[in-house]
Amino acid sequence: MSTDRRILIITDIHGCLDECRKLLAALRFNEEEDVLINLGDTIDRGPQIYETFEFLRGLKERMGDRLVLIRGNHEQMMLDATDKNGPDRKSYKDLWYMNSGEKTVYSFVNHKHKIQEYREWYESMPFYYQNDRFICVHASLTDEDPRKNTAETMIWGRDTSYGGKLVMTGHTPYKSPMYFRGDGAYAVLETGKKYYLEKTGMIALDTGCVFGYALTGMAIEGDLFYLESIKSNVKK
Ligand SMILES: [Mn+2]
Repeated sequence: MSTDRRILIITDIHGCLDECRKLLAALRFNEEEDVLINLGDTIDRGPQIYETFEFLRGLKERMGDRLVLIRGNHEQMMLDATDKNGPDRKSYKDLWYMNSGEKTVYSFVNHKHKIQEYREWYESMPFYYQNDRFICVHASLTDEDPRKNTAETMIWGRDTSYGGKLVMTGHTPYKSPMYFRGDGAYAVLETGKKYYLEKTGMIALDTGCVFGYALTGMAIEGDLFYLESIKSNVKK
């Protein structure tokens, strides 16, 4: 993957496809040139879960390796709950349904599909992505070597004391996108402003679209990045 490409990062779509399309337009997404990384939680809670799946699946077919779809805790809950050979399926299903899994089931059924048909597609989502400058993960890291983190940390973690190689995360909604340096210091990141990419710490991009706030994404161009936010259509 050549590093002169623009890299766009989005997260926690949760079926909010309208906002996702608007965000990609605001970030001037070019599917023929850019790299797009989604930090997970595409399903559950929101209004257009099946449509989001179709949209991302289409993009994946056209973009190949330039689209990176990272696994979130919601994809993991779905995979555990629908794994015919998995252990303790009843409690996994309870956990998923407690976290809005039913909404995903019905969204697929309403389009005459079952999410089980696409388990492999979701199963192929990795827990992390990294290049020479940064790491991407759904929730958090404790060690800057992604392989030394548990799956639990990567998809459920909420710790902001990580100070290793720069990581982009979603999962925990904040009122604004945030930068956490790892030593307790943090900064609120403003949209539309250009920032230099730090070498360490954590950038948190989830701004709670599905809870009625906003969908935020990041565009990295060389050593600089900027953010755009789209107001949510979901009622609080
Ligand atoms: Mn999550």
